[in-house]
Amino acid sequence: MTTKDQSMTRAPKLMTFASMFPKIKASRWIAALGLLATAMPALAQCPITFSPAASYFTGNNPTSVAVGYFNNDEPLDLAVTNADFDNVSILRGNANGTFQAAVNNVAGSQLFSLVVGDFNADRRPDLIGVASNFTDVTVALNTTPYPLVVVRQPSSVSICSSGTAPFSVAVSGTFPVTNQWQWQPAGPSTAWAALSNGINKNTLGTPTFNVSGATTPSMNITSLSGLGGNFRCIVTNACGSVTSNEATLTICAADFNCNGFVNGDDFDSYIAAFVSGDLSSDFNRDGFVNGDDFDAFVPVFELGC
Ligand SMILES: [Ca+2]
Ligand SMILES: [Ca+2]
Ligand SMILES: [Ca+2]
Ligand SMILES: [Ca+2]
Repeated sequence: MTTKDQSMTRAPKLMTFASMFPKIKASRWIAALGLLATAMPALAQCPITFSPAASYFTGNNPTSVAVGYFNNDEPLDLAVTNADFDNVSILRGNANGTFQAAVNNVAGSQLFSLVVGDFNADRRPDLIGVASNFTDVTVALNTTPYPLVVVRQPSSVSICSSGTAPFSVAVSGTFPVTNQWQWQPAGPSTAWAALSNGINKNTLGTPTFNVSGATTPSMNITSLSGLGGNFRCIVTNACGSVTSNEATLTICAADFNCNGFVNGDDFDSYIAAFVSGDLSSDFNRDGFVNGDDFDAFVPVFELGC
């Protein structure tokens, strides 16, 4: 091998501050670095403290602990192997660093360690437990349902007196779910009442709404009293219930011909019905048509919607 070949295979030379400035003695480099360290402010030395320890019972001989979002909500939860009980305790985390009482959830013989991971790619953390007999592992897939979230709120609606108003709600989360629409009768009471399919009466026994879909995501409602109201839906799954926002039904009685707006045609239509004695002109809803209905209609028409 020639001298040239040897130089090509030689290891690259390590560059240091001393090699870059060979005329400066090592002792002066050390002194310079010392000055640099002196110039940097020292970090405060905070004391290491913990709150008083809290204990949670899991079972005899807990052998390992793992953390994960086991119930799909934000606080971290604990999984603890109970070697003597041949199971895993799950302790749901609270938002303040405490944990709920242990629930024994996963069976496994003589488990002594745990691994957490989403092994079936469904975004829920699963568990693998290792048994102390060194012959097998226990795989437990997380089947915890997802809590419900309202992703589409019901919208307020304005309809004419004979119109039908649709209300709907949509949720995300684990199905199956149940739906229950509620209404808030007008008046001093603010209590919410469940709606049922068919005719719903107010607290005085007066037929108020005709409803279909009272226990489905979409409800249709017709006013029988000429009055509107407030509505909301309670949706429930295995995790619990969510309540939608309130939506308001407004009745536009001045839109007598029910075409979506108010103009002179509505007045003409009312007069025609009134003159013919049609019960649709029974504006005060007392069961018959007379001058009182006309007197009731005129200010409502003038007010518009
Ligand atoms: Ca949790
Ligand atoms: Ca999973
Ligand atoms: Ca109209
Ligand atoms: Ca009347």
